[in-house]
Amino acid sequence: MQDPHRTEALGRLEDLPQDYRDALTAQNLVPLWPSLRGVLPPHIPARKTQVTHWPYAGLRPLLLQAGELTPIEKAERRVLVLANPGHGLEKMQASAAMYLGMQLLLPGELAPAHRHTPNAVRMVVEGEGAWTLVGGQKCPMARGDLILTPTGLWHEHGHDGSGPVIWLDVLDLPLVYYTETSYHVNGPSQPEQPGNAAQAYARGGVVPTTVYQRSGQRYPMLRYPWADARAALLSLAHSEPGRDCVQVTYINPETGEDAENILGFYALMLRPGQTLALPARSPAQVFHAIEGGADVEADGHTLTLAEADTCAVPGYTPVVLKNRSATEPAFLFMADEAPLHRKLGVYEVR
Ligand code: GTQ
Repeated sequence: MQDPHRTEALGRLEDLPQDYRDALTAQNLVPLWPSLRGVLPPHIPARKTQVTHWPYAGLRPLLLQAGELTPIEKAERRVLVLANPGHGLEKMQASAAMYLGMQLLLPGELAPAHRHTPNAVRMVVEGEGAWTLVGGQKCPMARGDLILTPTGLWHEHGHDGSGPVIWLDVLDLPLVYYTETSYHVNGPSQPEQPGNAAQAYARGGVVPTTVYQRSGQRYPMLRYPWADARAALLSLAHSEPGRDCVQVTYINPETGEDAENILGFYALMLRPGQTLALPARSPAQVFHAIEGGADVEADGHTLTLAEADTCAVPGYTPVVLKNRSATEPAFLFMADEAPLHRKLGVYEVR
């Protein structure tokens, strides 16, 4: 029997007399019921994020052209933003919480020091000789390296090599901007601290003992070399031949928590010829091919993620990844909104 307290079709705005609507507007009031189903849709959220593919072969020449058109002094950060059309390109969002940009630094250039409230990471795509100085730590940038520039830490990028260097920036800028907490401060170049503190954390299974003395740093490890993450994936695949999801999470080695507060970062290996089905989970995700390529199936789309390509997939969407090579493993970098969803208590696997 029909529940007398419920009807699916709620009253519309047009059902209300115009003078009543005008009286509401004049007092900054809005009736909920015409919009209730919009803000609380049945069973699954409305998502603006669309499956979007940014092939590297298409964006690379345009980024190099930006290097000719715009000197670094006029750009500060020479970045082409990977914008999701579902949000509107001008919003510069890859998803609700994620921003993606491809940044170019030419030999001898300096992207000067600043700090800001959004958290960032860099995934190095191409080139040698560049470095990021973050919190006084000089982090050399090599292909596949993940370098953190978390909230509040001074950072600048320089380049002592000979060819162009390109990296993928992943920031939680859309979320921080939405919460009206996004700002930056420019500053002088920070003094470089001697030594390489991160090296102390870069060996699997052991970390500096913190019982007597912690590093005192919220972010003790800022550079995650690709060689180490890659070796971890290969040994995981080798030691667990039956394991489907050969994936590692970039963590803070002192706490075991996600490397940053809002976005999660992972490296995934597809075995030669492997097809991997990932369940629908609430966070939107980003895939970037570090080595090799994969077919990505999501939301009725199949796209071919070639090496150095990047794509975004909305949340609550199952994803199938297929290694395009039958003989070589494929290695993907992934970013998602899982730490944010867990903190908010809305994280779901369906
Ligand atoms: O390199 O500091 O893509 O501040 C956007 C904002 C990169 C950076 C971006 C930034 C940076």
